[in-house]
Amino acid sequence: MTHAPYVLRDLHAATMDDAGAPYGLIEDAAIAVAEGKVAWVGARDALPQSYAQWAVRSLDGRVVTPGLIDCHTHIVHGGDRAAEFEMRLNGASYTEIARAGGGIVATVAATRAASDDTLLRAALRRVDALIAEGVTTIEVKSGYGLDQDTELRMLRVARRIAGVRPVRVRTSFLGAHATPPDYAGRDDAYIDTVCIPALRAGHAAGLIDAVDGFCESIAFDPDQIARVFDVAGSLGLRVKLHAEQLSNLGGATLAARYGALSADHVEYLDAAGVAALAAAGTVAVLLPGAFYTLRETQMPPVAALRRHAVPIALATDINPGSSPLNSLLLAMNMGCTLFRLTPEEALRGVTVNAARALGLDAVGRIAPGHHADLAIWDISRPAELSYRIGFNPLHARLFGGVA
Ligand code: DI6
Ligand code: FE
Repeated sequence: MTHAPYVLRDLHAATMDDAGAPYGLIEDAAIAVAEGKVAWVGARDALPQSYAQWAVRSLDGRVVTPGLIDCHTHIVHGGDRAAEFEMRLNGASYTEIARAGGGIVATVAATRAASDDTLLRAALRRVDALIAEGVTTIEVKSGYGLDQDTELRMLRVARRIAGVRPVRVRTSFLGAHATPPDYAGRDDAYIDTVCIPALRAGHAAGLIDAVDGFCESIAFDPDQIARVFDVAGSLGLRVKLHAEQLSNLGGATLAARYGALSADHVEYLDAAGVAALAAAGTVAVLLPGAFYTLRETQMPPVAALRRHAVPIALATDINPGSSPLNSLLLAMNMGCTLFRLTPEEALRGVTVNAARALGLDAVGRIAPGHHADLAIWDISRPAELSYRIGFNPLHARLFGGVA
């Protein structure tokens, strides 16, 4: 696709607009693109005369959606955890695996030992797989450094991704992911003398778009997360939180109190937490890859989230331990099959609601003024995107209007 203005026609546009038809679907539509943005979208026979002289490209009746958004990834990390996966399936307990140096600690050691280029090369293979599925925006967390130097290196590597691939990157500081071995038993000291100074340094370097944390019995309690969020607020940074993944410590309610962009996982979210998210306008990000990998049985309260109109997003949670899931299309299928989302909720969850979970308002829909980040699919209806398992129907991907 050239940079000159053009009109796409002979297509069905799933605009994800809230009003009107499911998916905001416009049958037999046209989309005018200029300077990387959507100039107009609507029924082909309503195309304004002012676009009549623009170059035209027919999409032969294909379905066009907004470029997909993966709003929760740990895509930058060193090494892998295939060995512990094998140990587990050969009957080893989590304790035996931890004693053998497995778990987050293993990834922290591998990440600290890896060069920036090694981290970038490994991340790009995972990014390319998402791009091949029509993903145009990804969120990338730190959280496997757990010392200032490595946390900032992870964020720099994340930023470099956007310099070498046609993709938008948003970074989240996740220093409050786990307590590193050198601070074993000293969680508060780690939060106060490593995590928070690293947050300040990362912000000063312009490396952080949002601040995240892991509120869980195996990670940090609400008071420790609150100390990190207080500093985030003082720096003008929005927050998000891994909350209620394995138990209920009231993480979602804490996140809502800070006006969080999102609360993520939320399998153990209770009625009070749902109400708090609804009141704060916080997005519930469901992560079926971790639910599936850990063989979790507690379902996130989807019906309650719907009743309270809490926006629901979906993401891969790509990470080497609990969610080595590198397909957003498969995450959509899992969201429907495991969590009973409708196909429209699943597509909304990786477009407009995922954008909201990242605090972005010019992606996630096909609308005038939005980036022309578009995915063109060889499908006859949007539901096919979450229906098929392990099949990628992408025909073409436009990033800022360019193929
Ligand atoms: N929740 C998780 O499931 C992962 N991190 C988090 O906050 C676990 C990450 C890992 O196992 O490496
Ligand atoms: Fe995560």
